[in-house]
Amino acid sequence: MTWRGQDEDDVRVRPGKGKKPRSKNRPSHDDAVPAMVTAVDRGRITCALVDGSETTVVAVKARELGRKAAVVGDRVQLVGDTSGTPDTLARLVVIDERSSSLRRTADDNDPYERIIVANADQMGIVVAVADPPPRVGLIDRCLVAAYDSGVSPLLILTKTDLGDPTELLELYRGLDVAAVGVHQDGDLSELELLLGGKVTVLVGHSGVGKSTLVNALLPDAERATGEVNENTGRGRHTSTSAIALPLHGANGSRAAGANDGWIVDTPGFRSFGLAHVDRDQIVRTFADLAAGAEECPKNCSHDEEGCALDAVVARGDASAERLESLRRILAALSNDPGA
Ligand SMILES: Nc1nc2c(ncn2[C@@H]2O[C@H](COP(=O)(O)OP(=O)(O)OP(=O)(O)O)[C@@H](O)[C@H]2O)c(=O)[nH]1
Ligand SMILES: [Mg+2]
Ligand SMILES: [Zn+2]
Repeated sequence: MTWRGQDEDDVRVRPGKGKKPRSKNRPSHDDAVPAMVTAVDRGRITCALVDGSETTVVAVKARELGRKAAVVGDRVQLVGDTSGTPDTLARLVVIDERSSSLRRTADDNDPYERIIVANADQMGIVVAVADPPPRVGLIDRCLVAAYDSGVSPLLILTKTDLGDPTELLELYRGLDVAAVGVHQDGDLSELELLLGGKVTVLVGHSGVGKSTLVNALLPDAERATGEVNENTGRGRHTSTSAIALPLHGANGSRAAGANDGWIVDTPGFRSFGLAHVDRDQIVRTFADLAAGAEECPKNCSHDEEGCALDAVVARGDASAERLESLRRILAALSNDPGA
């Protein structure tokens, strides 16, 4: 199995256990309706039908799914009452295999991984140019998580009315990370183009303006926003759970039923633990350097004498800037997660 196809169950699997099907006679669900999970509130799973109607259906997990949890972004199958009429409940009977799962741990020593979102195509790393001040260490950690889970990173610099994003953008040039600067009353068309047709999850510290951005993109979203505390410079953790919202009309198309992608607003976090991340996997995502790493000494930190990556750069197969970026990303794995 490739790393991309893994989900939480693969990680927790115990040898000899859990591989056998739970029931020999699984009920067939020929009548099941496909949907996407847009919010999870304890046992209640809010889904949007993917039949073009986007009817909102609340479901509970069928017992046959055991401990497998549905998360926002999951593609699922529903049976029972899928009318979406208030006070009705459907049954969620299948969670489709995930194309990606974005995870984090509370800190680097925490074995408990939480999945932030499933099946995201893109991670919008939201960073305010000021208020709260940007923290490069956290951006690097988000990039690590994005590369590790196969989700493309997109740097979204907010509050550009309060400062100049140029310096910050300069830092990420070598990584080929798409980046865009926005502010709440500004033009969002460049960002809308980058979001079109994709599932984008917004991540970042509390108070950077994730929900404000969602409201600007989708005036009907009415996401609550909160002031940044003047004394501590921190946000107030206004959003408390992840929610996926359909991006209609991005790129100017408003065809009925057309889905132009999804945006997932998430609660701000204090730190981004990476206990689950495989260093070799990160190196593999740097395609221009990866082949050279095979000539490195065993257990090379890639930042020591004899590291073959320096030779790759000396040969001109990759730029010094790229190697510097990779080294910073790898270093982020051993730095303070709250940095
Ligand atoms: N000046 C300025 N302020 C902004 C901008 N975007 C957001 N803000 C302010 O920043 C504060 C925090 O915004 P939120 O959208 O609640 O931030 P969040 O990232 O959703 O925060 P959590 O939900 O706590 O994670 C609010 O007071 C917003 O009005 C912007 O472009 N410019
Ligand atoms: Mg919010
Ligand atoms: Zn090396």
